[in-house]
Amino acid sequence: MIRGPWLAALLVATVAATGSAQQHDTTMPPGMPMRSDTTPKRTPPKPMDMPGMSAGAMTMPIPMPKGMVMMPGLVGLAPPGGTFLPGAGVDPATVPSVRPSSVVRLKDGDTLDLSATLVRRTIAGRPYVMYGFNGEVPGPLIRVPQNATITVRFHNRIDLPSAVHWHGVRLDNRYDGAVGVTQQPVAPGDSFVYHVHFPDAGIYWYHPHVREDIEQALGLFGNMIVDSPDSAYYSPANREQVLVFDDLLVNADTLIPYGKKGPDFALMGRVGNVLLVNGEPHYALSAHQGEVVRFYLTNAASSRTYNISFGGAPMKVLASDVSRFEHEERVPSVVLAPAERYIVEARFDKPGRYAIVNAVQAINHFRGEFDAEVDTLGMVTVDSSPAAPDYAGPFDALRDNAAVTRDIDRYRPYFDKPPDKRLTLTMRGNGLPIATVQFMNVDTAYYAPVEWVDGMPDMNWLSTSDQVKWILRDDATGKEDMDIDWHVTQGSVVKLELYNDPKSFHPMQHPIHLHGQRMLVVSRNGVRTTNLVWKDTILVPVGSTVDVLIDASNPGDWMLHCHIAEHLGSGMMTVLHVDPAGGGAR
Ligand SMILES: [Cu+2]
Repeated sequence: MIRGPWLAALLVATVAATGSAQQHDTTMPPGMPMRSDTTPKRTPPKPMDMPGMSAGAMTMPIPMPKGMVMMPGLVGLAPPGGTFLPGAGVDPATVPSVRPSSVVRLKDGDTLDLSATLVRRTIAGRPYVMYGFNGEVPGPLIRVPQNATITVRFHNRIDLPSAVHWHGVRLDNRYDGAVGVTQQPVAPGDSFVYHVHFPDAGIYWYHPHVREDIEQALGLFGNMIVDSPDSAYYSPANREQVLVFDDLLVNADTLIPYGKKGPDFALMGRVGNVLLVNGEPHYALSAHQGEVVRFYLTNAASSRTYNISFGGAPMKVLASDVSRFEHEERVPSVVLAPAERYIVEARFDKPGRYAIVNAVQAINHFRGEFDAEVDTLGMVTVDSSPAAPDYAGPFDALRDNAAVTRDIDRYRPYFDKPPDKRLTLTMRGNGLPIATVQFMNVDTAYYAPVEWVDGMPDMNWLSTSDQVKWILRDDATGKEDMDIDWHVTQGSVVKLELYNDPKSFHPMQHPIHLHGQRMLVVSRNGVRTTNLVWKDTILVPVGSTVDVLIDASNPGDWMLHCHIAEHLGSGMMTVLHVDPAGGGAR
């Protein structure tokens, strides 16, 4: 049920909010600029073949939604703190051209050299110096058997300090790659050796844990697939595809620079206007009629939440971050917040073309309107030769994964325990432009459970991590973020309640990620989850309360943070200390 009703509610709730939002349009206080009629006439922006955005590089420093120009009070401003783009002083022609992701199959005891390097990518016909692992974007797909331990020798050959975090993997704490918590940053030119143990089957990913808003956004991400020894672990498929979603923000042919001192776009995170699958704008797959394709989906975007479907092809969801679901489920689409993974299967039963789309509700903060927005991310072309073998039967059957249910049964006695910790998700601004503050004070008269697109890129761009403090606040003590000193004992089952305050200065959804452990969403807004799955990243929509059980099995100091890169970079993190059972020193 996790994919069905509550996620459908995210879309329905936005539609339901439209009425009051439109009323809000007419109740704007005097003096608040309405973009469409108080701004001077300008040259119409040059239309771009980019989702929901138009860009006039000559008139605006960043792309704005179609028909909007910058708020007059913000024109001429730039985010304080300086700008950064990689490869300063390097001739792009001397940087190796990016290569597509390779598959690296490793077994227990194997070693991999993984280097973060400069790569040259071409976007809209213009070369950019960006980043890649081993010259690839996405980085190499590391495929290992469950319970393997591998050695990864990481070499930092980029122009920023870096490190590698093994997202979702319940490994030894000292190899978690959490800069500032488990290790020092790896300086340019230096190396670090990780020993990565994979106890759980599924799809995982790796990325730096320092300045994610730059390094991850510019290409430093890759997947791991951990294979169960059980050959029937998933229902059968004719082929497998790994899809990593991310986006890039460009204005005409210019990459918008990044904040040098800290992240810009600190309010909403950087929402790109070029949607990429596996680092490319045009994903294409060919298949035979009737084929079942298993897709391993990862959202590597800094801020964007996706709602993915496959051109009407029937789809079922098998698994998410750290396990399979208790029950396979038929779904019309799958929602992925940043860092979430889902494993789905789709069956293409007729010849033709199936568009892979991201279908969302866009919010226009100035007009107080919601619009349907559908972007095509790629295409599946199905020919008329029949699939062999034909898996129509197994695809139509929805399996129960009894092993998952049996594993979770041990935790059911804790589902109704009172929360051990209640965290409120909120924010504070300090030193933001006056026009932004004035607007925000009225804008929160309405909100969307999920902001699927950036309807206010000017205000967002001009907000930095110096001016915006994103907050996890411990309700019991009032302590915030890294001041929360949260200790639990290894082996305990901990209940965490997350509440996303809709009355904050800028309410927004937060994908909350816990390192090194696994979690269950036991209820949302008091409604019990009926089809459970182990997660490491949990989407908390605006105004909602999510009750989470943490299986605190893995000792060490583990980051708990929002996975929107700019929210993390604006302080939205704490540490869960899982103290070894018996109290012994580690
Ligand atoms: Cu956040």
